[in-house]
Amino acid sequence: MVQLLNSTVVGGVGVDTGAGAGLADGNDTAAFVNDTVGSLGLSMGIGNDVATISSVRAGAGGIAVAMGDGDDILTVAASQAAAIAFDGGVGTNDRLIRGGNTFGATAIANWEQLIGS
Ligand SMILES: [Ca+2]
Ligand SMILES: [Ca+2]
Repeated sequence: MVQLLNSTVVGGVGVDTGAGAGLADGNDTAAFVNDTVGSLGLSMGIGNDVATISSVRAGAGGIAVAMGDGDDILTVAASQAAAIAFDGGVGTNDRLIRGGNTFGATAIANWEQLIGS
């Protein structure tokens, strides 16, 4: 479980819950709520992972999420970024739920279910 709540980070925030960080692959949960960051990069690795990004304001570096292998759920709400990339990765039931966001350049790939916009 990774959480970053009510935080301001001038630089970039990078989180890797997968093998890239030397961790065992598993079903991971990450939540970023009410944060202001220069950029946010999140990689969830293998497993059925769940990530939530809510009320996050990202600077010029934008937000990049790679959910990796497994059937994952990413929820993004009420957030702002100049650019975003949301990748569901491998899986047969990756779900992206969105609402109330303001994004510039948008890259959405590898989701079986898209809910909201
Ligand atoms: Ca994982
Ligand atoms: Ca996946």
